[in-house]
Amino acid sequence: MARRPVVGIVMGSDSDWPVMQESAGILKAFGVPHEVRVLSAHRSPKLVSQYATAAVGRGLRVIIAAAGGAAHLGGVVAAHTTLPVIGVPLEGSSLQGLDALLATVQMPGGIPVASMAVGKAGAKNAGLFAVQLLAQGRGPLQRRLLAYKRRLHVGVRQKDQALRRQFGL
Ligand code: RP5
Repeated sequence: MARRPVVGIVMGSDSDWPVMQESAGILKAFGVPHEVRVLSAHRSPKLVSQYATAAVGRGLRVIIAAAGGAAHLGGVVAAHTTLPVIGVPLEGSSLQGLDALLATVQMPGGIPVASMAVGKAGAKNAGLFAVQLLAQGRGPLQRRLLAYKRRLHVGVRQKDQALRRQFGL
């Protein structure tokens, strides 16, 4: 039987999925059960409010909310839940995501949204941040995070050595 999702990835449109696959990929790699939904703060506001209001009762522990343009999804989700909400601003308008970044990050006091970087890096980090929120203390997730960081370290060392070898630096 599939394990109950503990992270919800919501995005304003199916056109956001190519970027938001980065969040899902991280959660999959860490073995974190998650679900993915298309919900729009502007086009389907009632669905957003219903989803966010029911989230705690359904067993979710973190929500990742991604949107482009006038990106109010993270804020509206956060308005309806006590769960931590991670916002991912996306490119996709003529302002290349600056609009989404400002809309996501400039939340009024009382309704926090943890805003990530614009685009794929932000989507990837949203997945990692969700894992970090779930991995408090010791346990398998904490060990996987340490191993992930070790791989980053090894990767940089290898690139450093390869570059210096190639160019005799
Ligand atoms: C936002 O508008 C979505 O999150 C998406 O980034 C953008 C464009 O949506 P579509 O017109 O592609 O559905 O709400």
